[in-house]
Amino acid sequence: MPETFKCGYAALMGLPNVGKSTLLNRLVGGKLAITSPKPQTTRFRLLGILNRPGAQILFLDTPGVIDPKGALNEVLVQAAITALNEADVVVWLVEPQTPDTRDRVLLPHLKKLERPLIIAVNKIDLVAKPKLLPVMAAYHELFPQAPVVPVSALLGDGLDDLTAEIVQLLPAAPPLYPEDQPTDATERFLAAEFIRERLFHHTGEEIPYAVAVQIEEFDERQRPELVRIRAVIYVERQSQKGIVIGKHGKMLKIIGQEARVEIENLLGAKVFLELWVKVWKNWRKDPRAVRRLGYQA
Ligand SMILES: Nc1nc2c(ncn2[C@@H]2O[C@H](COP(=O)(O)OP(=O)(O)O)[C@@H](O)[C@H]2O)c(=O)[nH]1
Ligand SMILES: [Mg+2]
Repeated sequence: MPETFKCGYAALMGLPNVGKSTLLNRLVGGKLAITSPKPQTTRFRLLGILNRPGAQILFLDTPGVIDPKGALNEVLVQAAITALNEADVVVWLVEPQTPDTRDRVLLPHLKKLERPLIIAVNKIDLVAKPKLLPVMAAYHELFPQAPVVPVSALLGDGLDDLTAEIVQLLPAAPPLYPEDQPTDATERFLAAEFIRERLFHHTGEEIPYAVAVQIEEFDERQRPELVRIRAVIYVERQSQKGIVIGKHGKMLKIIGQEARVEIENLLGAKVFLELWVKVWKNWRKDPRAVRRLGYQA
């Protein structure tokens, strides 16, 4: 290993829905993080590993930082702040618009940051260039030391510039992970997340936020022919259970079919997926339930 090899953590921070998870997937070139047009999809800190000649970047996807309300949101925001403090470089991802009041939760943390900061203005595919320049100037004014990089996570624009900026700021260190490893998350964890993503896409109102997915069985004895997975979808109320199951079980069937295809791609094996829906009354308000369902700061 050359002595100049660089390796370190780059935390992706920002408001819900700015495209942090989309960016992580783009950068690692595969699906790890779940995404959706609905805010606060991400609940776990997720590591995505990108190898470059002479460098390994360990990207941390984080939940969006907003005013926390309820036990779950408090844990989510805390998880994001923890990632912020663990990172070697912080990438603040923003919409192509000037800072607004919603940034007041994250901004003080960024201001007192003792790590290098990069500001990535995402979704530039949505704005014309004359509109983008004043936006970039506003962020530059806010953090004069930080490079401001325009990107489109969706189209992959500007990502080489972004990774080059990050690599420059990483500490000299040998790689922490083998080159063929895209994440440190387990298949079991990712399977639960892929199910949760399908729930986010197919349900509305409060339901995406009221669900948690737990894998009860992950049976690999017949692998690579077959992996048997049994998962429980927790909801907070009986009425939500009915909606998730759907008329004659139709909704649950669609969610199961779509999630199974994604999990099969991930595992490179056929999957038998069994889904159950259970009520855990108001679990999001109960710190013990939040912890039991795997959410930790
Ligand atoms: N047009 C456009 N949409 C994007 C871009 N990046 C993300 N999105 C969309 O923004 C929404 C939220 O993305 P997601 O990655 O879940 O955001 P997160 O909450 O910050 O993780 C999704 O519908 C994405 O497809 C981008 O560069 N351009
Ligand atoms: Mg996300």
